[in-house]
Amino acid sequence: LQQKGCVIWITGLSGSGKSTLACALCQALYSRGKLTYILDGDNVRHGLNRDLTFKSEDRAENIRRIGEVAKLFVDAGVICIASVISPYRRDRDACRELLPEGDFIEVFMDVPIEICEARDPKGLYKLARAGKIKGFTSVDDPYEPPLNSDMYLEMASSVLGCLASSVLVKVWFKHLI
Ligand code: GGZ
Repeated sequence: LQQKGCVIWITGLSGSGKSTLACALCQALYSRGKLTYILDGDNVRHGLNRDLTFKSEDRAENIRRIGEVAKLFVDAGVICIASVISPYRRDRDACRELLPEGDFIEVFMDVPIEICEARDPKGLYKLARAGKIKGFTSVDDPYEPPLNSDMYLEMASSVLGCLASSVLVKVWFKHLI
């Protein structure tokens, strides 16, 4: 198997569809014979990063470790898909710096909080609004959107006005322009 590895880093809010996109991408690549591995924030936090909380220092450490593990996958020739909120620009940029130019592809799932909150697949926004989860991203904790991502996906609520159903309104890929 001859394959060059890279990192596809998907950032966005909880409920924005990062894990869904990661799975779809993984399947599409697998069916083309590509070796891929998904590092999903929620999963990694149950094992490798189970000692970390959601304080900013711990989120930074979460991202640092995921970036380092992703780099190991790239060394092994694997396409590593990281789906993590990664709310701080500095932490994402530090992961990009670990790799040669072009090997870190940042994908921004730009889905407004209203849509993520209407979807609320795990009921976490509800808990955050009720004050039962403190420091929830974009409720009472920051999210710094990428200023210059490699790929951009914008989602808006559908014209029917049903916020939970959203439509993809814009996609662009920097390197094609
Ligand atoms: C944000 C939280 C929080 C808080 C629990 N803030 O949508 P999910 O549920 O399945 O994925 C989210 C996951 C976020 O983990 P990450 O490792 O991606 O976050 S970060 O990059 O910021 O370190 C969410 C759940 O954990 N979750 N508490 N306070 N998301």
